[in-house]
Amino acid sequence: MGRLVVVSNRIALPDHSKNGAGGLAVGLLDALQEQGGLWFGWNGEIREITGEDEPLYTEQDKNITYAACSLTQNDYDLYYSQFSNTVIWPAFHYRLDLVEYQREAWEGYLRVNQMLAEKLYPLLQHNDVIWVHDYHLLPFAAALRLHQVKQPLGFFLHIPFPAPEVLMALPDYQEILRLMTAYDLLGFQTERDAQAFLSAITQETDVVTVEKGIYQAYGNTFRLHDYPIGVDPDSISKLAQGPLPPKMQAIRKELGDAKNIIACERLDYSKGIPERFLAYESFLEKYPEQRGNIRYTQIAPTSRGEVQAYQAIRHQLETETGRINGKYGTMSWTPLYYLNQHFDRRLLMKIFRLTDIALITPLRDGMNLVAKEYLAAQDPADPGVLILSKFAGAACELTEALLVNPYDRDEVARAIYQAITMSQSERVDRHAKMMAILQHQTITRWRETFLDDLYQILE
Ligand code: GDG
Repeated sequence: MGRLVVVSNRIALPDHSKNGAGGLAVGLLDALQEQGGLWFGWNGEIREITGEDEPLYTEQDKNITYAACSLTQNDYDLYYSQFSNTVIWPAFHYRLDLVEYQREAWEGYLRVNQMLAEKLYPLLQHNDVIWVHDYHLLPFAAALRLHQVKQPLGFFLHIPFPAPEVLMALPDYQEILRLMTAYDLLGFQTERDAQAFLSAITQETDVVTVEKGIYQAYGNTFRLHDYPIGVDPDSISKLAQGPLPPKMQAIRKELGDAKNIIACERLDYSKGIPERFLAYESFLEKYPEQRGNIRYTQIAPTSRGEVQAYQAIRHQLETETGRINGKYGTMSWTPLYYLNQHFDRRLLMKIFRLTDIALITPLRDGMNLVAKEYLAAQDPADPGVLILSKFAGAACELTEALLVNPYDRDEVARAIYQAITMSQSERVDRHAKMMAILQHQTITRWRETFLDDLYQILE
């Protein structure tokens, strides 16, 4: 078997502690480690001088080579901030109202994909297989094919693929679809996403079904499949059960006897945090006898802080927290804690274990790993309850969660009430059924099934 080459927008340079890294980075590193390989991408740095061709930064760590490049300010603005995060991200999460389309950004996006392909091309070996990740790199395969690259090229989309009507709002959607078919294998989080892609392409051009899951369009042959991403439940459980550091003892005391709701995600409008605050308010209104007995902690570290829509949501949450606490709080009770901070992963998993309810209500989400991590962190004999948006990819698998429509405040409020009054036996039963799914569809199985399919293309 040849080398594995992983390409992602951001590259995680060797982290010798490994403890701080999230599940996805560890999962990909394990694959690279096993097979030997190359990880290529942007190092997160912005270079001052434009027009100069900077050499790649490379680093060897055991049998993994890391190759990273920086971006110029202009490339960063057009390719990353604008087209990736102000066009594709909102559109693919059904937020067309937040799309700020500019042709210049589309051109920059294509140009940076070509520039990255030019930098990777000389590093490739003839028997490599290449696995490209996420929405920043939709045209990357097509850019590599310009260099006559014949190696198998796989792509995994971590975010949802929208319904055709939504996709068609993007002026370049036909070109996006065509460019994506240059991959040999297109992987999506759920069958719903894979179907949305197929139906969009079928509306645009003649698609020939070679056999189930293999298609031809625009002169390209490609495979299409869903590969729901998972977690490593055993390592999460270990982190969650580990000895409590002194800081944690204090947190445990602070959580007190109240029923504790936890939510944690990057501060992103797709995660439905303001809608969730209002649903929590609706709960406090509908069930006034519960006031004083419940506490909701929202952890939301800042992300993409330079994009305007992210600054707006941050202000909105600060205002809403003040308003809700001002309206319902008492001298001895604060109903809502909003922490705009990044938490250490080990600490986070322990907090998950100590809390009674996870309230995870994205408006749209490719998968949502936090939902899976919360379940894996629980004590199976006395687990917490997961309330989950039906619009998260995870809802396709985690049907024993309390599934809600995140736009329906009353429904979310009722689910919170159902969660705090749920019997222990029902909690144990629901948790066990969902854990069986998590134990089966792990992060290891996710990458192995994807790579098995990708390597098959070589045969
Ligand atoms: C994209 C897709 C898809 C969050 N806050 C902290 C922290 N986190 C960690 C979580 C989890 C990860 O970040 C977030 O993963 P999600 O899946 O929930 O969401 P996205 O970041 O939007 O990821 C998503 C995913 O890709 C994988 O394919 O599931 O749908 O949008 O691991 O625990 N980690 C630490 N401190 C924090 O404060 N340490």
